[in-house]
Amino acid sequence: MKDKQIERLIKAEAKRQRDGLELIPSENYVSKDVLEANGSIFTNKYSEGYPGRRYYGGQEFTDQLETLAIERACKLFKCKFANVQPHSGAPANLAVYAALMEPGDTILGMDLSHGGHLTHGHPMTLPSKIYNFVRYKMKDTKTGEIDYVDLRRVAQETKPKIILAGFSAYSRNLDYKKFVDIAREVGAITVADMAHIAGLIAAGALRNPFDDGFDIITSTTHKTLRGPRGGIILTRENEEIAKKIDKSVFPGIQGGPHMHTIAAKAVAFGEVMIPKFKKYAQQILKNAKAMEKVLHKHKIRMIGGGTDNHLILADVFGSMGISGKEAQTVLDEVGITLNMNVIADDPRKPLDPSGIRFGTPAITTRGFKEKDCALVAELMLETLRNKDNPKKKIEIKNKIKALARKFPIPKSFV
Ligand code: DSN
Repeated sequence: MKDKQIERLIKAEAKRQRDGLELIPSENYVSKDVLEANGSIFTNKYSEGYPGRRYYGGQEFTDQLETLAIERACKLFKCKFANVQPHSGAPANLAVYAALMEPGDTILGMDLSHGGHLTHGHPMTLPSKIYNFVRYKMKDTKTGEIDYVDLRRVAQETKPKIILAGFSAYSRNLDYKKFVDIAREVGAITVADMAHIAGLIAAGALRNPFDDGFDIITSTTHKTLRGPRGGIILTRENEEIAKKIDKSVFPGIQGGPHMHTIAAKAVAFGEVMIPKFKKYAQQILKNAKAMEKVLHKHKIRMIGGGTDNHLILADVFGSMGISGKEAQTVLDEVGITLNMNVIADDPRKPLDPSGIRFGTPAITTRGFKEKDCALVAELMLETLRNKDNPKKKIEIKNKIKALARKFPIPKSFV
């Protein structure tokens, strides 16, 4: 690379990714093929519109590419329609809201401190200024079960246009059927934001909301799907809804699609279809369970009592008297990357919350199995217990480095 300043930063980041343990549950390592497609000359092309209906010429190959990506997405998620153009998860969600609601309309989603995402109506986001977000919560943080009785009550009272299932910090399975039943009672459309677990759903490791009658799924493509940074919107079968969504993505909120990203999405979808990916998805779940077991053993409070998916949300302030922010910083020092996170009805502030959120997608890509993940969990807790002991922390840092070297990022991924 001629630009040495940028080259230096890329190399430094590559080293950081190699030498540390990535536990942020929304991150992963993409394959060389995904990277190659993402860095391809499709980045040079403008393709406003959709296959066969573009505004500019020269679309012979972009049309084939986008059609392939759409076909693969539909096959993976068992649906009739896919829009592969959203630049990421936030615009995908905004496009769905704009397609199906008028300003001022009501949307029912998960409470943000109970696991919902910023784009599900955080007061600082644009959608929250346009639409009226109302909330449901967990019934009990010990089990993580959603309060479906209250969800029905709020739905009947507020008559939302959309009922939104999905999360970015929730570790249990949702009862999609109950969402669909309630939505049908009140005439709402069901949308599942599956950004975190899309890869697990596509691989059959977790239940597909479409199997229970959900209308729409939105997702990012870079988490458990192990693709490039990007978004998708899937519609189970309703063509009218799919058309509205297409219009809402373009020209509604986006301009030209990023064809290089769409190329990389298509590659990632192809990789998910390979049987090896099924094993990968199952291993993510087993690895998260192995970490859960260690936390149980050490009596660390987990929101929802444990995990059914790839992530764990632990109340480190309640269990160890260490804030999420301090835990994140101390763990960073020894080479474990995860993120601080609010917990349900957190008594602390979002920028210094009670919890940490971590998960297994990235380390599972590196080949970690249950016993390795149990060791990582033990090292995490040992680090936190020794947060004021620099000598011990250096010792742990060396152990982490040795562990990371034992599991190099696979050759097809670097
Ligand atoms: N930042 C992503 C996450 O970590 O869940 C979602 O926006």
